[in-house]
Amino acid sequence: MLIPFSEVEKRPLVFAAKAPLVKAPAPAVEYYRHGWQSWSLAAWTDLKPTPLQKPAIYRPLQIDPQYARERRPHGSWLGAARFADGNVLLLGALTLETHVFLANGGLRGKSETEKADWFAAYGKEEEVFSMYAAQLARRFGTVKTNPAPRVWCSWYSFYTAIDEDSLSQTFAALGDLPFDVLQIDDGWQQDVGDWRANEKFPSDMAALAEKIKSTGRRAGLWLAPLIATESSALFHERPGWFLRDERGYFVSAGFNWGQRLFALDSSHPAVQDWLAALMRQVRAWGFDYLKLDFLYAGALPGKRYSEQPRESAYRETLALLRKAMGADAFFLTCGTPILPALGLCDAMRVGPDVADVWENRRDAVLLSNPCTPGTRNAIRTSLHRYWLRPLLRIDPDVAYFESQENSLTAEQKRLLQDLALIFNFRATSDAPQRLSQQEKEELRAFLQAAPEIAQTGRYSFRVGERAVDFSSAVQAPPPPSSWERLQGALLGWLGSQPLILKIMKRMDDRAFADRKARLARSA
Ligand code: 9PG
Repeated sequence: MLIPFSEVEKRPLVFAAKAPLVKAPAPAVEYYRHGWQSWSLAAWTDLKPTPLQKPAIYRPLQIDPQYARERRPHGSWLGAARFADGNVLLLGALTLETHVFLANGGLRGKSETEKADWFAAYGKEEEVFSMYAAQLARRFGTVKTNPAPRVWCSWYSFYTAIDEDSLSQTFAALGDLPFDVLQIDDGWQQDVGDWRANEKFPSDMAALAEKIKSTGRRAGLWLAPLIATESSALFHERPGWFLRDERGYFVSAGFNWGQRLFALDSSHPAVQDWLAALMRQVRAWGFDYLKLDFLYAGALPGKRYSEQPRESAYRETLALLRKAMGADAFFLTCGTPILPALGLCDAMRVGPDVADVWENRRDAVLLSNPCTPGTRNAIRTSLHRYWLRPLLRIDPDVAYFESQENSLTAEQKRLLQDLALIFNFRATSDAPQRLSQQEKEELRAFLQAAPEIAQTGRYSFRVGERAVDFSSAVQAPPPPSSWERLQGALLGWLGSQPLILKIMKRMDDRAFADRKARLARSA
């Protein structure tokens, strides 16, 4: 279906089509790519062919694997082109399993299923995006956007090296800092798939939740309920519950924790019962803030028990998880495909992980990978999803206050803190034992702040009395030279070898343990 520019020039259009082409008024100068899930890149970029993101083994976990080899500018559900005069043409889907490309002199929409519903508009950037958000709100529903609870999360200071004692010490050291939730992240479970406390938590999970609640705060827990590692008992005992392709092979959900990951087929009735029981179990332990992660696994391409389209199946799974955990739980989605989760969760991570470094050159330049942990990646993608803010609470990940064990400059840390204020989602992982008195006071002030926020440009804001400019974070890394491309090809290949990744995992684990030992000594 061809839509001449004159049809959208004056007023926005809502229509149904399988593969619409909305003609552009002029050649585009910039394209807005919208990545599939929390960690996938969202950014305005130039129109050069997209370099293939490496290592290939990570693609199912970082981007929509269906479009991993697509070189044209493209993105999930929506796309937008900016022209020399500054105006923007946006084509955005109002139904799932849809994709937009810059092609054939316009924006080309594509639906994986039958006809899809679309929204197209032309005009000022803020206006077309906010009209699209309003359409999405009508289709998928909205949730409250009142301030999110203030969260301390264990991930970015302990990583998987958490245990009962070190967490207890940390909780005590947090004192009266005004956090509403203390959230235990990855590292408490037997295995990914086996959601029982491991030997580092001898008093079990209910005791841990009780310990948190006794400080007057809500207890939060991380789980990745839709994946399992190859080593998990779940994968061994229930191979029939896992998603397979047309040829009967297990669908890859990527690689992490030194292992291959597999996706549960959550359209299977037995899996659904298991998921609901898991949510009830976690609530029974006493946790009522749930960070459910690696959720993309619920929407990977594959042959499902129900034969439903993949994103619709995932949306039903989220509804089931939400129902089982109860309406009074706070539900944060992470690693989640964006559109299918709207209306079903209280908050959504909208960018990749922050890190105590600004940018990893290996990942950014050599591997053309903007999804790996790094503060610049996190700011870039989160900021490009700011337009989602009327729909639900958006989580740009944690801010840092510590200077020990952290190589971010004061300005870079400040940008992350300001990002949190703009998004109205305040969280940190800093170990209070490592904070100086002054850093502690800065953290306290941050948790209590309620500055007025005004957007003054695409990447600039007024935060209270201060002008904040995020431009340094949003530019794309420089394209690789031919020598760097060669290095990247080699690294990409090495980085897809399970054995090498297992060795790297060992090294990471050792670094996490050392870090924890230093913390114990400094306390
Ligand atoms: C726990 C972490 C934290 C974090 C989540 C998620 O390989 N990857 O690209 C990759 C991306 C993110 C990620 C892990 C791996 O982190 O975002 O907050 O909960 O899991 O394991």
